[in-house]
Amino acid sequence: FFFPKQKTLAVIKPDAMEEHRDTILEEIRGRGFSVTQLKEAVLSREMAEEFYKEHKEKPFFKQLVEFMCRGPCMMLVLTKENAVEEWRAIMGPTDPDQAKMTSPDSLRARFASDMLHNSVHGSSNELHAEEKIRFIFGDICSDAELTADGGTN
Ligand code: DGI
Repeated sequence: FFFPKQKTLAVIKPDAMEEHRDTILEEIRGRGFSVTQLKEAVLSREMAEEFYKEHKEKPFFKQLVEFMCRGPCMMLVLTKENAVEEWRAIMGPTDPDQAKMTSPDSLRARFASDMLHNSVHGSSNELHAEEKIRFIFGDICSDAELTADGGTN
């Protein structure tokens, strides 16, 4: 069988950057993902609003945007077969209380403090992944990406 490589966008959120970033990066590499693009940045309010525009009408939107720009984030393109679903499984559910019950080894079970401050992001489907990767990294394919991914897009 041939499983095509897939890309997903992972973000280490501001709450996890100081204490858990290295552990999360080790986990990513240990699970066989290639990190094909990487960027550390403090998101502007406008970027955070655009990034989470799907949640614009939610009561927690303002808090979410403020949280996302309160300090640096690390944004990564992860490449692997079935990357979208696998990264979501490693992250665990949005709510850390649920994560502790259903997937105690997940990153959110281990590192999230509540529903909002939940340490990591991962695209929920391939379409979102493409859109958000383009938003964060632009359209230009880096050399690293070409090497790791065989140039497919
Ligand atoms: O894809 P996820 O991050 O698991 O979840 P999502 O896309 O539904 O929501 C995006 C982020 O918005 C989530 O990581 C944290 C925040 N959020 C979602 N639901 C709630 C929430 N924050 C609060 N305070 N309350 C919520 O119900």
